[in-house]
Amino acid sequence: MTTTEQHPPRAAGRGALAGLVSAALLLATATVVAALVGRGSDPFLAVGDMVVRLSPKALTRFAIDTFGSYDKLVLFVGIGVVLAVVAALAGAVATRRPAAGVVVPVLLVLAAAAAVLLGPGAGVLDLLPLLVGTLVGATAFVLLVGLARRGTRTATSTPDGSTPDGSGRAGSSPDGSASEGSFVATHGRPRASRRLFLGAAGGTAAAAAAMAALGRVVGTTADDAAASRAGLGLPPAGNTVPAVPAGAEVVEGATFRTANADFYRVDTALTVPREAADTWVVRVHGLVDRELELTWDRLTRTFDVVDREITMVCVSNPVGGTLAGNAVWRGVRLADVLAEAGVDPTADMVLSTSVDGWTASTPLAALVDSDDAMLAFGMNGEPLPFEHGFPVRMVVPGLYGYVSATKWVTDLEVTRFADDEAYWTPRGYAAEAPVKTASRIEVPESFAQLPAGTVVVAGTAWHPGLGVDAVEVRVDGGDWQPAQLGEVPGPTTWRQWRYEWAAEPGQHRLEVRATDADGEVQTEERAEIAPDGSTGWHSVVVTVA
Ligand SMILES: Nc1nc2c(c(=O)[nH]1)N[C@H]1C(S)=C(S)[C@@H](COP(=O)(O)O)O[C@H]1N2
Ligand SMILES: [Mo]
Repeated sequence: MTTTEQHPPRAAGRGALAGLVSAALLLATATVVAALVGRGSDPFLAVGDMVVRLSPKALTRFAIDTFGSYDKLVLFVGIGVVLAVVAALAGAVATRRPAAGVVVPVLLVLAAAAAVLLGPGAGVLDLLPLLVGTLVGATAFVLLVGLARRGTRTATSTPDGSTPDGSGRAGSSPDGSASEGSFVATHGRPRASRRLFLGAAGGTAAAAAAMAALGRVVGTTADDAAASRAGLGLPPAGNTVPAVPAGAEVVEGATFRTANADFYRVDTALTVPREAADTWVVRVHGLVDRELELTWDRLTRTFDVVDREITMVCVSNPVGGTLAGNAVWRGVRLADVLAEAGVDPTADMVLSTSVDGWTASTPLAALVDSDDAMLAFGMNGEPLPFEHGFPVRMVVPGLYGYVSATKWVTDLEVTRFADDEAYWTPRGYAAEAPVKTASRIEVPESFAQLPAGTVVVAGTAWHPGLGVDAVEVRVDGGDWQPAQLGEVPGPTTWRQWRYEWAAEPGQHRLEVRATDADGEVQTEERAEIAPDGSTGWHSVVVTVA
């Protein structure tokens, strides 16, 4: 029998490992149960959702501006890092003071429970994943911390009175607190106890990995939505949107229609809702004569199905930015749906809600007076991709997405701006937000080095309510020169433009501005994105040699 000096840091290190693998097991177990109970009950996702909802608007803005479409990934990695640090610290502390070690984890579990319960449409059953996960994770934690403490303490102080090598000495300290600070010598078999601890920790890690894998399998098998989307025939449209006009594409390398896979994505959903079309219902209610419950069949068979080519723009698009896309949408007119419901004359807004509880406020007039505003279910000839709102979303030309383009829409409430507000309204955005005229230079890129001679300057402009009637370019603050305009199928899309510039050596600044179909010239005045969209002329600086 040897007596070895062991130092607290070693116990703390084992405790930290115990905390990490137990937390992993907790989360993985919860994911498996959540795959069975329902996606909204995954505590990790629920906490993520809560963080998004509680974040000050400046932080959300910063996240979208800085990380773009990676904002959600960054959020999850961030939460993961925080959890890992807390779990490791909890484990390390617990090797000395078990009661103190579990304080923060217990608080976190309670916070997660609150986050789950406060999620959209949550019920008590949704606590099951967290509950089961916590039981499993806590059991692993208690056992592992026990083992971690053993290898570094005097034998008589082991919590359960036995030694890892099974020689069964009597313990004096059931909760370990009496022997705090007595990290002096271990009992006889430090190697064996270390091996036992590492084996147990490794086993726990393996169990967590197995659970995570199981969660994936269960999640995919339970994915009726993918089967639903794959098996869904799109009903034919009563009209045909003309092919992209031959003269529409005048910018090298830019397609007039955006492929679904390239279409920008902006939403607050941490996991993309995946629901089957055959169980989908859109409820129409509020200030109406008749409430409607629109199932997939009712939606696609009661109303005229139409195709519309519409450019959608995000309010978060900075001057010169790329948060805009153009697609052929298939669906039914919202005007028809609202006529069927019969709208009260005192109403002035439709509050649309998604399956995950996000809302948009759309002026009623933009829907009932429009031949283009739609409840869409097709995008460029396919059912909507899950990321873009499967099975049903709204699309309204001329209004920014956050006030009109509700994805995964389940509820349309006819109401008044005075009575209701949507998700972004209390977060510093305008309740009503028509798309502002914008134009951008796509070629040449900023800071390009170009040879002297003819240089093609080209890009895209939009006012997807009225359409664009003119685009002008100027060089170094000189006179505005008209650009050549690409053709458009109608007023609801963006428009490409191009200008041939006789470039002379030196550094030059190119600017662009557009004019809408009402003759209104795009303003030079710079405006921030909040509250209702950026303005200002886009410019690039190039060097001609
Ligand atoms: N359910 C839901 N729908 C939503 C959003 C959202 O956060 N949740 N974001 C809106 C915003 S801000 C925009 S710009 C458009 C973007 O649609 P896309 O992701 O299909 O391009 O969706 C709108 N619909
Ligand atoms: Mo947006």
